[in-house]
Amino acid sequence: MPANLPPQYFETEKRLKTAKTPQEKIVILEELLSIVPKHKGTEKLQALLKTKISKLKSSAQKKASTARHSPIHLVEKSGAGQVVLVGPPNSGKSKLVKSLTNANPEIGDYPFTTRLAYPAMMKYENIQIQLVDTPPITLDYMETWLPELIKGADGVLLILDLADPSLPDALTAVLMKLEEKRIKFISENKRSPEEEKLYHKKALIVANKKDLVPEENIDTLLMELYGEKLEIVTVSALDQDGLDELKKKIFFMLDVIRIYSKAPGKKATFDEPFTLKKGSTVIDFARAVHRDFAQKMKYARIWSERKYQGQMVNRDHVLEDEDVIELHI
Ligand SMILES: Nc1nc2c(ncn2[C@@H]2O[C@H](COP(=O)(O)OP(=O)(O)OP(=O)(O)O)[C@@H](O)[C@H]2O)c(=O)[nH]1
Ligand SMILES: [Mg+2]
Repeated sequence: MPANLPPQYFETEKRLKTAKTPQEKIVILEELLSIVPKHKGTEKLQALLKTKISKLKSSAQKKASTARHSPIHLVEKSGAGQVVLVGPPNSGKSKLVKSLTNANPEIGDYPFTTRLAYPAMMKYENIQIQLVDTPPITLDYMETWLPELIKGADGVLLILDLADPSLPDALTAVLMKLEEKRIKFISENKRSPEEEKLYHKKALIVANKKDLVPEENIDTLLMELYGEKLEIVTVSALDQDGLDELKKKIFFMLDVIRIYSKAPGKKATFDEPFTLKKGSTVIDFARAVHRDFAQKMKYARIWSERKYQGQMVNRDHVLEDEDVIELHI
């Protein structure tokens, strides 16, 4: 019995040759299957198409499931900035992520609990900041993908355990391993010319487990730590102590400003700010709102807590955190 395939079948079949991914092929094969007239003469062809589809689907699934077990190299950025938590084993990185977000990373009282990058969102006032928990770093051990993740991040938290007797060595090990990969932590965006080959990453030291050490010992401990080079925040992830201060410092480390958009004749909305790099201007804001606005914008009006009550400003006006902007196009 002849198959009597319609011309549409052959048109679609041609597209199969140019399909690049298994997913594209599956879509085209399923389209072909729906075009094939359903009668005795096409039974073989239908079976052939179905086999091809199921083979492609099962190999795609196999790839996806092995991908889940391999290390996640890069974490897609989300929110106002990406902050990576690094540190020696057992210092409380995962506990801190759990205390600062709604996420539930694995926490263990033994080293090397965390094996993969684990992103979670932290709410700070009216914005979200992405935190990424990572496996520990020691003299003998660092995941190969971790330096790449750090290089791409907007900031780093170096989590240390105040109660660890070998704390200075643990800290030195982390800094050495990262310097081998040309990463150097700094407190501000400064770089000297002779260090140009290094990746300078803004970082904060988070001295954790303050609940375990007597208050009077903390100062001397902190002096031993790197104090003159990086800012230190003392916290207890367990008791949720010092976390508000830490959140504020994380926000300032990102160097972003929040800008509220206001439509003419309407009230501003304060729950969903645009976040822009510090130093951004009115025209940068217009571009962030809509890519056409940068060209169409005639002028803007500005409101702020202390300085402005609706004054007209031009496109080069530098914005500050929590300014309200009304764009006129
Ligand atoms: N007392 C006290 N214990 C803490 C604190 N933060 C974390 N811990 C404990 O320290 C242990 C290690 O915590 P984790 O969060 O798993 O440490 P980690 O740095 O993620 O460890 P790795 O994933 O192995 O690198 C757990 O038993 C936590 O409960 C804290 O502030 N105080
Ligand atoms: Mg962990």
